[in-house]
Amino acid sequence: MSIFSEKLFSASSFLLHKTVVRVGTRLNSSGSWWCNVPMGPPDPILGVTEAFKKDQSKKKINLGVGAYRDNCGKPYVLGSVRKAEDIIADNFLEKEYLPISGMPEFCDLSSKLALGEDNIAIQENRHAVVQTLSGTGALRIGGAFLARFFPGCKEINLPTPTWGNHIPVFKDSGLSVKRYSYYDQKTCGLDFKNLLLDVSKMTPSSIILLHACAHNPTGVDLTHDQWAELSALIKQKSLYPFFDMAYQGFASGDLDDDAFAVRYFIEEGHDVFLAQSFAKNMGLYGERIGALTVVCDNKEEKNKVMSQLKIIIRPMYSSPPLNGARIVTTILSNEELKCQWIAELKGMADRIIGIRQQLKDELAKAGSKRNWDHITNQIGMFCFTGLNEPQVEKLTKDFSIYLTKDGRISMAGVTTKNVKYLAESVHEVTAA
Ligand code: PLA
Repeated sequence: MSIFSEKLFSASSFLLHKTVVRVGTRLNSSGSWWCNVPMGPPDPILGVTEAFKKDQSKKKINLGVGAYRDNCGKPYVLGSVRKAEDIIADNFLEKEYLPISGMPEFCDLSSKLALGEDNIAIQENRHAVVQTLSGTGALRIGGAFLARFFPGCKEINLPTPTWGNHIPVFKDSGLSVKRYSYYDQKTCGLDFKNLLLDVSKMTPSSIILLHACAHNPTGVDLTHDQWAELSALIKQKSLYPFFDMAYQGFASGDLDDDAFAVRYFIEEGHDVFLAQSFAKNMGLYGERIGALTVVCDNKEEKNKVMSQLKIIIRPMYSSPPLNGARIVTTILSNEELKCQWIAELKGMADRIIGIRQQLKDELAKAGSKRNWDHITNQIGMFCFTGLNEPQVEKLTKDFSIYLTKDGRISMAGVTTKNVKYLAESVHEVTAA
């Protein structure tokens, strides 16, 4: 055999060999292994970013996912976070596993941030805290714990509307999902009357999910008096409150004001669940850092709850990642950095509050005769514009403005540079 034919032979036997292996490993009796997997739809929120990235228009704006942007439309890394990272680079050298429940200092500092240092449950040391994969992880671990141990009806009541991912998170956790009224489309505000009515009809001893502040997607929150009325009704019905606090500090710019509802409920004697996230208020989106706090009746109960949370976490992902916990811990344990962070957080909240007013003003300048008061009445990351699905589609197709189908826009994506274009485009699609 010439060298040439030898090469040809070995190449073809290689191909032959490859083919045999592919057939042997790829096919079962009915075809390929995965031929029956149905194509799933894109995620209603994160899918918007995927579509945005493909758009070539220079004017395109992404108002889908709630991720803060500076006034140039750029992702923003907080100065306090950068400084914490420098400190970490200088000080922390090892990369050992964290405990199953996460970094103890982080857990301690985050529950104090949410509940307040002088919180009765913290003082009595009856709160179980675990570090989680951001807010979503806290909801998911919380859901799994409730599905295993909640002594009442394993039914969770979610507001209508709510953050889209709440529904699959709790269904996947093994809870059944029910809904309660929250938003009045006519007033673009809270439908408190029907909210109370629905709560009064809930299965006794079931679970109610509450957005602690900056309700997503509506940006409509309860007043202090309304929280008090709701707390009394929840007690009367023996419902179990699960707070989702993904935006502490982002609604008002004040960490304590935004934590009012959670703290009030604990003072009133509710043993709450709390999911916390540092994605938005520290801009640590991709670090996936959050916490789940379970307020218990006493220390013994806390230890038992803690043991079971660890039993849920260990087979799921063993233990949480280090970096985000180190950043948060460094900031919250250093007075100077903490002050800087609080100022930066207020800066983000204020930019959003300011740009709401500008959007409303620009809509009026563009000639819109509609009432846009809800843009400035709503708070937090989002504005629930009231745009319907065809209007949203037109905004995307004709103007390259990307938002979720329900008409929610992330105010964090609006800047002084794009607000006029946004207002004119919104006016165009709503004028008819
Ligand atoms: N809870 C609520 C109410 C949220 O809005 C979000 C994030 C989370 C929990 C979870 O956040 P985390 O896991 O990143 O901490 N909602 C975003 C992002 C900002 C998303 O959909 O994932 C949103 O655009 O609605």
